Parts: sequence; structure tokens; C-alpha cells
Amino acid sequence: MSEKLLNDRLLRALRRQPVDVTPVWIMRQAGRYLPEYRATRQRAGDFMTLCKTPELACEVTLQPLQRFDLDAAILFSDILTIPDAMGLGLSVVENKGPRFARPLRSANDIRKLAVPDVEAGLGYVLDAVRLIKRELHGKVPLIGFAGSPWTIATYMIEGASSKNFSLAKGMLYGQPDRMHQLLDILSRSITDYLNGQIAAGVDVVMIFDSWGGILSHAAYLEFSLEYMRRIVRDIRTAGRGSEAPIILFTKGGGLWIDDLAGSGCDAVGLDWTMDIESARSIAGDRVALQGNLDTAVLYSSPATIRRHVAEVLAGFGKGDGHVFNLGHGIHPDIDPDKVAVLVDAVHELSRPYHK
Ligand code: 1CP
Repeated sequence: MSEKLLNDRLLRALRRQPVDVTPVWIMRQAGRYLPEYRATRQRAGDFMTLCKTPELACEVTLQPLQRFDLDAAILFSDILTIPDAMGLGLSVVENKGPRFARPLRSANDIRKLAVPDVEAGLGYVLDAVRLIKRELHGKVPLIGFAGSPWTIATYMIEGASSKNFSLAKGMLYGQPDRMHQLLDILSRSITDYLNGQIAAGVDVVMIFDSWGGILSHAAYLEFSLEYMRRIVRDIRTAGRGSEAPIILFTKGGGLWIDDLAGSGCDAVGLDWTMDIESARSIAGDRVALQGNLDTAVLYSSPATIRRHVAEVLAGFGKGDGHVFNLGHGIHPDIDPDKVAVLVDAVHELSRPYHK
């Protein structure tokens, strides 16, 4: 890395190198549970303006670090910026979630898609990365991210969040060639996008496969993991990409730890349903693990939170290669003071697990 980080615990843990205490960050650490986020979002007017204004994206990225002793910042953006740059017209309606004005409805809609030029179509994300890196002054590493091809595809096909994924899974089984065509263009777009983020300064990249877990075993391997594997391979062979650790997170991916650990990534994110001790024994020394406290633990008392943090730390056990996180994103109705309890408990209680 060109710049020296004052706190490089996250990078060390992702590379399975020794650390003094287990690093911790929180999925969705910037967001609606923080009053200062809600204030900035209101000032922005709407979510996409917040994402597309680098000064505001930078402001909300840094907000959780001002409150908590976190070991990483995560870029404030969304996994749906790529389809927006492809022309689908993204809006995020308060309390309703994302919507596309022009979802994919025909073979022709897919044929017309092109890999976006990252500087031209997603330059606002790169500008936010450069600004955040400047404002961080090397305090902690910055995590960049993208959605997995399969997860982004579900939103492009359904047009919004979905319960049964009828249209997306219908295409997967009914027109598998068309689905592969879409996943191919998405994986090339994601590779360019993550390489752009790395070139702009992010230290780590994470791929969120939030909907991989709705697939059958065979469909997961063919339509989700295979495309993430290609992205990992193609980031490795590009410029600075070879240096930035890559985290893959499939929500509901507990059955595929072995496949994920063999994908070439540096770390596998675990959701809260998995037993981290078993995951470690399956993954062996191939990858680091990230996770996996149940977000709902944060509804309980500080003593209960500390007890569950201790259980996750004991589950992973002694040694290197653990990044503490929740098993999925934090909920909007969680009291921020509980996050402070969690972060401090991880640092305090993990010390005996490291030399
Ligand atoms: O601190 C951070 O982590 C903030 C950056 C961030 C990230 C990493 C946001 C901001 N979104 C994401 C990833 C993301 N977006 C995922 C993958 C992670 C996950 O599984 O939770 C997914 C599935 C999305 C899609 C999306 N965008 C949703 C979920 C919809 C669904 O189907 O459940 C929502 C609600 C959005 C909008 C959004 N993105 C981010 C925030 C804070 C919000 C809420 C907008 C608001 O009302 O302020």
C-alpha cells in the first residue's frame, strides 16, 4: 500500500497476520440508526443525491468513526449504482427501498446493456473515495464494495426488492442463456468498478451477495459463485488490485463455506446462522473469516451483548484471521449506544486470543 495506515488491524487480519486485538466494523455502520445520518440525508433531500454528492457521502462515511472505535470505514454508496449507470434509473424511496424506473423486461433490454465507463458513469463514487481517503488521514482502512452479479441482477429484473424472486428465478430456469448474458456483463462491470475504487484509494473490497442464499445448491455454484470467482481472478490480475484483500459475503451461504474458501478470495463473510467454529474448521488456513454476531443481539442489555460477543470470539478461538462483524446489516431501530458496547467488548475481550 502506498500510504501508511495508523491502524492496519483489518488488513492484517484479512491477510491472517498477527494483531493485538480482533478488528471490528459493522455492516451498514453508516445509516438510519444514526440521528446524524438522518439529518444529512434530509439535507441531501433524497438517497441518490446523498450518494452522488461526494462531500455528503464522505460526511456520512465518517460519522460512525466519530462515535465508535471502529477499525475500518466503509464507503457510503449502494450496490445498485452500477445498474443506475447502465440507465435503469434508480430511486430509493424512504422506508420502501430501491426502485428502478426501467427494469429489464425483455431479451432486447439485456442485449442493449453495456459495461459502464467507470469515470464517466460512476465518477462520483471515485470522487467520494478520494475525498474520504483524504479526510481519513490514514486513521483506518477504507472498504470499497459492490453487489455480486446475481444479487444486482435480481433487482434489475424484479425492478425492486422482492419476496419470491419469481421473475429472476423464472429467468434463471426458463432462459438460462439470457441470465448468463446478464451475469457476464455485470461481472465485467463490477470488476472495472472495483478496480476503479482500488485505483482511487480503497484498501479492501467486499462483494455483497445478499441473495445468493435463495438459490439451490447447483444454481448457487453456476449463477452466483462462478461469477464472483471470475471477479476475484480479474481483480487479482489488474494493477493495484493484487494488493487489496477481497471479502466475499453470501447471506445464507453456510452450505458453501468450502466452495467460497476455494474461490481465491481472502476472506469469507459469515451470516449469523453459521457456527463460526465449524466454518473455521472447513475453511482451514485458506481464508480469513468475518462475522458473525446476530444483529438482534443489539436489542438486549450491555451484559448480554458482551456475553454474545465473547461466544463469537471463543467460537473462532485463538489465532489470526478473524474480523468481527454482525451477521448482516444493523437495523435502523437499534440504539447507537449498543454499538459502542459491542465495539469496546470486541477489543477488550479479544485480547487473550492474540499473543
Ligand atoms: O455503512 C454502510 O454499510 C453503508 C453503505 C451501504 C452498503 C454497503 C448502503 C447504503 N447499502 C449497502 C449495500 C446494499 N444495498 C446491499 C448489500 C448489503 C445487505 O445485504 O444489506 C443491498 C442488498 C442493498 C440494496 C438496498 N439499497 C437496500 C435493501 C433492499 C432490500 O431488498 O432489502 C436498501 C434499503 C437500499 C438503500 C440504502 N442503501 C444504503 C442505505 C443506508 C440505504 C437506506 C436508504 C435510506 O433510507 O437512507
